[in-house]
Amino acid sequence: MASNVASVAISAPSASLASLRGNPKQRIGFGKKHADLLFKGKVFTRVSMAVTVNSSHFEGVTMAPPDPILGVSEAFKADTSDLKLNLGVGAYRTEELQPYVLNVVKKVEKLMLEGGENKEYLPIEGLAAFNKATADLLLGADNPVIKEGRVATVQGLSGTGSLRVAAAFIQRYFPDSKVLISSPTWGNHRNIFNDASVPWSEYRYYDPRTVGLDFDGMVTDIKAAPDGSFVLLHGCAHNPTGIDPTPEQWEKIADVIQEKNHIPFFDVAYQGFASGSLDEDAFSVRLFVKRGMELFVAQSYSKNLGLYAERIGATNVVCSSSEAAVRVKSQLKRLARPMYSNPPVHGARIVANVVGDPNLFSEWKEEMEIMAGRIKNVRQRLYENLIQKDKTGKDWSFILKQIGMFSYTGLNKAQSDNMTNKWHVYMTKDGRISLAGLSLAKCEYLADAIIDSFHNVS
Ligand code: PLA
Repeated sequence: MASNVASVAISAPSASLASLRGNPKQRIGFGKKHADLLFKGKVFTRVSMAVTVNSSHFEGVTMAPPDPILGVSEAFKADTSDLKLNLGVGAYRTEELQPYVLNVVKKVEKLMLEGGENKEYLPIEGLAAFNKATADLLLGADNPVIKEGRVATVQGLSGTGSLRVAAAFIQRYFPDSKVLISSPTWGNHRNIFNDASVPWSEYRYYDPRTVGLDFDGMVTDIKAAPDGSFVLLHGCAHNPTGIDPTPEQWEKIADVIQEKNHIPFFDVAYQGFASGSLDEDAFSVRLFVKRGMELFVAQSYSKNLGLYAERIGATNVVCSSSEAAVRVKSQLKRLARPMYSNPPVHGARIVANVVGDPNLFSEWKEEMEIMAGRIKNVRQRLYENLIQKDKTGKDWSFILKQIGMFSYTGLNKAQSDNMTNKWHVYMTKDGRISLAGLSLAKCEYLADAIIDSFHNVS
């Protein structure tokens, strides 16, 4: 704790000085004793004192609220019930509800350890082999923009860090532009743009009446935004709704964005994890690239390769010329250097080695399909349990239409609170559940909790 020290010189009877020591607000430090004075039979001690006032420099720092997503995991840990279920954060669990390290990751880590790789700093832009692999995975290795050197790729601190660097770039080079984000979106998007001082506004996305996409609202809002705005799009498996545009709708979204000279900014946090196929999940990004648009993409390997804590991802900027890409990359590096200097190496080597070896690469794809398949199975089972148990005839089919690791249940805050307080089901307050944290065995229990919360809590 910091202290304010005031030096004072006082004269007081020795006896009364002792009583000052007990004052909880003021700790009195006794300085040098200067002299003893004798006055009317009493001994007076002249001292100079350092008075330490017990106040903090941080009095003005208010308590931050718990994070709406990661805070759920903290609350889950504190619950002692055997029934508890963590469907908050999007983290893949096995059928036994245990964290999962992919076999292909374990294999490659063993090889890396045997190879005795060093711990030298990476360059600011990251590991070259990773940057190549990540752009190839995103766009397809034979994509003309790669061949023509039109993609500026910089390794980032997973999806979040990559979004943050791109946001800093927007703030620096497009200070008058705003970013359009979907309503709703992943909660951290707002924080990222706020902290980077990038203004944002929302475009309509979710229609609560249909529990589907408000396509007309989306297009209208994108059209209404000032020309040259950035439009943040979820490449696949929209978080939190699990609702993606159809290929035809993507075409129309691209039409409007091109018409308005907007700049698409894709957040690709679930490539391969939504459908089980890396190529299928990159459809939207590749469509926009094929139309010759310049765009941003933030990538993450947290989910598809299970590298959550390794913090591995990338910022990619597709430019209209190789010369622009070189300049953009130089500025991305310039932004990264004072933020975190250079990125961590371990996850980058894992990705580069897995993608660089045909056998390991196919093994990864198989495991990704298994993970995506397990999520699809619990989605199906949850739906079946809901329609079997809910006698009201409510249509729960929206659960099957959603894609990716989440289901947006339509439960409101009070109903979500009931899920947690009564049923020990931990989820975000917007009604999102992570199906990646659910097992087949727990689907029936979850269906009971959802039916009770939906029908008995308003
Ligand atoms: N973008 C979207 C759309 C995300 O959902 C997430 C993670 C990220 C980026 C960033 O992930 P990364 O930094 O680990 O790569 N969303 C999680 C976790 C899975 C979180 O909130 O941090 C979620 O539960 O929504």
